[in-house]
Amino acid sequence: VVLLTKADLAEDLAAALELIAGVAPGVQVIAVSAISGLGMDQVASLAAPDRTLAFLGSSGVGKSTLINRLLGAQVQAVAEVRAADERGRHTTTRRELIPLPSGGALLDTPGMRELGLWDAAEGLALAFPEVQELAQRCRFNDCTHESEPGCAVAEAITSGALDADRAAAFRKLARELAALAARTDPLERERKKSYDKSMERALRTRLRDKGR
Ligand SMILES: Nc1nc2c(ncn2[C@@H]2O[C@H](COP(=O)(O)OP(=O)(O)OP(=O)(O)O)[C@@H](O)[C@H]2O)c(=O)[nH]1
Ligand SMILES: [Mg+2]
Ligand SMILES: [Zn+2]
Repeated sequence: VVLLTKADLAEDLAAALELIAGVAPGVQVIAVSAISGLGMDQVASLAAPDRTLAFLGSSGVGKSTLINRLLGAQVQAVAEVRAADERGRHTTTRRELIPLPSGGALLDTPGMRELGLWDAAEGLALAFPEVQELAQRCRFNDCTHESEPGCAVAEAITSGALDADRAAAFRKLARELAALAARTDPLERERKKSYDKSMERALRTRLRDKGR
């Protein structure tokens, strides 16, 4: 779920919602304001006895304020963003699990500086169903849609059937996932090692043949 916080400050809320919906189709987007109360019911309705709602986002976006409002009490410390650059002050410094009186729990987290991917292959397919659909028609079933011939994704971009920004976002995430897999998956690491070795061998053979 994407929460657009501080909706009371938005000059054009409808445009902001439309922008997010465009880049995250199929994802629930809720505009909230801890000040006016807009969207608070919707956020509250996400809570359930068997659920933990984790709030993730940059420092100063209003995670702790939102949690206080959901609890109806000043449980979490909050602080003004810096006047100079409107950045947060990293007020929350550790993760904190807060039980809800109605059951379930809220997880407040420190503002993050950077967001990485983890085990998101399934999520990638869910977030980009149109790319997934096209990919089934690529010539190679392990097509990375970067520069392979017979790539249905590349063709769809050329014909205008697929939004180029969406395709670029997909590729970026896919590359990040592949790099992560190479770093963490022992099988993938082994595969890369043996690939590197065979390339080395091929290169050596070629150099030797040239020398003759
Ligand atoms: N206008 C407006 N300001 C808000 C809203 N929610 C939070 N703020 C303000 O934003 C500032 C930062 O809020 P915090 O709740 O401390 O932000 P945070 O995301 O918890 O920040 P970190 O703990 O540093 O990660 C405070 O001055 C809040 O009063 C809102 O809905 N509208
Ligand atoms: Mg906080
Ligand atoms: Zn392809």
